Amino acid sequence: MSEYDYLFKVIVVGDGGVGKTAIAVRFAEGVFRDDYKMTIGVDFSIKTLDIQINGYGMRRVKFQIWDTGGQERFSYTRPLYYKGAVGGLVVFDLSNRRSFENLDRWFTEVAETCFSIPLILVGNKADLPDRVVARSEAEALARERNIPYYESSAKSGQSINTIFDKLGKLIVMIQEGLVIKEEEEEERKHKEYIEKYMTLADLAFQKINDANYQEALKYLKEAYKYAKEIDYKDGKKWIEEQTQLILKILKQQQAMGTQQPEIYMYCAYCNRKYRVAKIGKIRCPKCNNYLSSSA
Ligand SMILES: Nc1nc2c(ncn2[C@@H]2O[C@H](COP(=O)(O)OP(=O)(O)OP(=O)(O)O)[C@@H](O)[C@H]2O)c(=O)[nH]1
Ligand SMILES: [Mg+2]
Repeated sequence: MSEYDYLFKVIVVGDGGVGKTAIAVRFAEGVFRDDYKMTIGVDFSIKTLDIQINGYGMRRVKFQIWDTGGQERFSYTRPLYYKGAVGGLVVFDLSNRRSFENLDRWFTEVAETCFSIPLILVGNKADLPDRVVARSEAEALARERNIPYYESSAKSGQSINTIFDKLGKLIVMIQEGLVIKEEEEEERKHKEYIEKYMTLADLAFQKINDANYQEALKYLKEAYKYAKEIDYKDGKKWIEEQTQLILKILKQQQAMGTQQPEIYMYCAYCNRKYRVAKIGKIRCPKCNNYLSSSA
């Protein structure tokens, strides 16, 4: 049996001095060194990690970390080291504004060689008191690029293992097609919830037609849960309209102590009639078209 399930080449990029080597060494050897020894070309670290892939079991991942020199003078040769990488860390120094402002350059440099590999944005040196980049700024950038963001300290060890665990997860999920499976699962859930919504909305409407408003409210509330879960805006709007309408009817009924006159509206598409409180802009629960006041 192999000693690991995967061997992943990952790159660590970012301005000179942000702590790329310190992060790689902390992860691989569990130590931190204060002195700065600029990386010339590339340094290597190796470390194996057992990673739990949510719902899919454990994978033993061997990371081969290509920790590149961030200094400007290596910019011509650096992309040569990116070839074949399946993931990476883009690192800046929380106490160095310029290293944050330069991030776009790093994303571009990586993208030119590696097509769309999973990356993680890392704000390092979180242990220092004089940070000049706010968490919210970095989070906004990560959101824009749709990647995770972590704040780390190679000195204290903060988040170092978590970052590689996350990176490994992302790469495994891509390699095993689990990302696609998750998307399919989303799609399936969407379909299922739309169907549930439709059934409940229809039941609610039947109750409204029967003037059984309390029951109708119950179904509307249930239907709303599904519409909300998948952010089905039209569905939510329809339920809100119907609920308002029912509450109005109930209020009027209470005030008058009598039954409402029977007012109907019609859906020309579904050929159905619905009882309403008053003529207005009301949508059909079946096809979402506006109802008309005459058959
Ligand atoms: N306080 C603190 N210092 C750190 C941290 N990480 C790195 N350093 C220090 O920052 C300096 C630069 O760290 P390196 O890891 O060598 O930086 P690098 O990004 O590899 O730099 P290049 O190889 O030139 O691209 C060193 O003196 C480290 O000790 C950290 O998390 N906290
Ligand atoms: Mg280095």
